[in-house]
Amino acid sequence: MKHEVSSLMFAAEPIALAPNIWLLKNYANTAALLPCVHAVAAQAPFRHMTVPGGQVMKVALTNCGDYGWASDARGYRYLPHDPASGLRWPAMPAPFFELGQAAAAACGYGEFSPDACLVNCYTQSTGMGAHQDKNEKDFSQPIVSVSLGASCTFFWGGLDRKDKTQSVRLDDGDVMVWGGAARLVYHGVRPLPAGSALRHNITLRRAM
Ligand code: MD6
Ligand code: FE
Repeated sequence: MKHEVSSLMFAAEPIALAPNIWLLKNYANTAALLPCVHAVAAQAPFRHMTVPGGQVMKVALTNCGDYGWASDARGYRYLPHDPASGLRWPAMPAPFFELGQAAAAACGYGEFSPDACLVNCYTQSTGMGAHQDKNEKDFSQPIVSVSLGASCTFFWGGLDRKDKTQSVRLDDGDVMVWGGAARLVYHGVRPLPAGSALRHNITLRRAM
């Protein structure tokens, strides 16, 4: 039986998947978070951004918070406004901020104050290729990642793209906290199976 700690989360002991990669299994109450995802998307709709190489990303994304991650032909960066509308990104919903802080604290990061939240949306057969998250200013700050909806296989390797990878299944409500040296390892999401339902992922970061 799941033990509710607040309206946002359930009790979970962090599991060390690797040094500085923590999994809080079944931690987030996604029923409480999903309306926030929809509210963000109503203001800043999901869109497919173009990567510097010219390809269009299969994952649709949006952002909330003071800064949002964006990509175009010129590169990746954090922007205070939505390039599609010119408006500020929607404010970060309080439940996102609170969950991010609580998850980080549960894994030993007591001072986390996220100012950016990237929201990804995966449909069937969509994954995310191996990448590093390195557009943030301070790599000593962790990243908190929350999975909502369909399950996926998440993989990570090392600091070199060619390093051997490991993988873990992420289910609805699973939260990962990445810190320390793990902050810069390559990672990605295997394509969801054909016929899969939607998966959302929110990552909370300190961008600036
Ligand atoms: C995803 N997550 O789970 C993609 N990045 O859909 C990420 O790219 C990610 O989960 C940095 C740290 C944690 C993550
Ligand atoms: Fe990432």
